[in-house]
Amino acid sequence: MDKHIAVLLMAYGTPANLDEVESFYIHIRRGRKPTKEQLDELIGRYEAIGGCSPLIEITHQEAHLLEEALNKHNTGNVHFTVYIGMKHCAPFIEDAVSQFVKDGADAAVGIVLAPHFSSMSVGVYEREANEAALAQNFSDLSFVESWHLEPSLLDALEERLRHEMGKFSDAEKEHLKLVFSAHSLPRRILDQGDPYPEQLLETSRALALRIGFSDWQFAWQSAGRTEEPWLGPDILTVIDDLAEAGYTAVLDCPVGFVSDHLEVLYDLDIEAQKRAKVKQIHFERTASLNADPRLIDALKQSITAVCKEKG
Ligand code: FEC
Repeated sequence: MDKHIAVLLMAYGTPANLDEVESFYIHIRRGRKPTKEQLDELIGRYEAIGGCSPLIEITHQEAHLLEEALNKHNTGNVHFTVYIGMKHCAPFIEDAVSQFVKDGADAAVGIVLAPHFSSMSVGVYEREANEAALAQNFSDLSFVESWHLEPSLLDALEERLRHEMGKFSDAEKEHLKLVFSAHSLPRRILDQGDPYPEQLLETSRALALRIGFSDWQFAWQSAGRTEEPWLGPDILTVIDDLAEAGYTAVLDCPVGFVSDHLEVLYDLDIEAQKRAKVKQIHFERTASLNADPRLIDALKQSITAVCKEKG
C-alpha cells in the first residue's frame, strides 16, 4: 500500500474582502482590537491595491503545482497530498493539520512560503503546526526550516534580476543601486542570535555574485506599526539616502517574499515607488515568483530532502 505523506504548505493569509480586514487585523494582533485610525489606514492600503490581496489565489496555484510535481515520476510507494495552512485566515494551520490527520496521513512535512528562518516568522508557523499535531496525537511531523539557497530558487530570482536590469539604460546603470529587501522584524530577534538577517544576506550575496553586480545593499521593509524598534534601515530611508548620495536608479529584489501580496503591491509598488519619484529615482522591482516552475522545484527539492533524511 502507498505511504501517504501530507505536505503542510503554510502562508501568511489575507482578508477575503474589505469587510474581513478587521478580524484579520485582530488575529495578527493576537486578539487586540486596532484603533479606528489603524483599521482605516489598513483598509486604505487594501483599497489601493484593488480591494484585496491575490495571496490566497496564488497560494492555491502553488499548492496544486507542488502536489503535481511531488507525485510526478514518483517511483516509490509514496503519495503526496498538499494541504494549505494559513497563519491568519482560514484555512488555518490547525484546520490543515486536522484534515490530514482525518485523511489518514502516515507522515507530514511542513514548509512555509518564506525561504528564510526566523523564530518570529517561520518558527511561529512551526510552533502552531506542532501544537495542532500534538493535540491530534500525530507524531510524525517534520519541517523544512529554511530553503533560501535552493538552486532553483536562486535560478528563478537570477532570471528576474537579469530581466529587470534590462529596463535600465547603460547610463542609468552607472548610478544604479541593487537593493535586496525583506520583511522587517522587531530588533529584539538579534538578542536571540536569530539566523534571519544572515540567511537573507546569504541569498542576496549569492544573487549579486551570479549576476556580477557588486553595488548592492540590503534594506528592510513593511515594519509593523508597533511601539518597539524594528530592524532597519527601512527601504524608504534607503531611497532617501541613495538620492542624497547621487544614485538615480534603484532595482529592488524582495528576496524575503515569494508571492504577490500587500507588502509587495502596496509597500513597494505604491509607497516606495512614490518616494523614488519624489527623489527622481528610476525604481523597479523584480517580479514575484508566484507559480514559477523553479519556485515549485525549490519547494519540491526541500521537501524530498527532508523525506530522505527521515528515510
Ligand atoms: O497580502 C496580504 O493580505 C497579507 C500581506 C502580509 C504578508 C506579511 C508577511 C509577514 N509579516 C511578518 C511579520 C509581521 C509582524 C507584524 C505584522 C503585521 C502585519 C499587518 C499586516 C501584515 N502584517 Fe505581516 N504580513 C502581511 C500583512 N507582520 C496587514 C498589520 C498591520 C501592519 O502592522 O502593517 C506585527 C504583529 C503585531 O502587531 O504584533 C511581526 C513577517 C512576514 C514574512 C513571512 C511570512 O510571510 O510569514 C515576518 C505577506
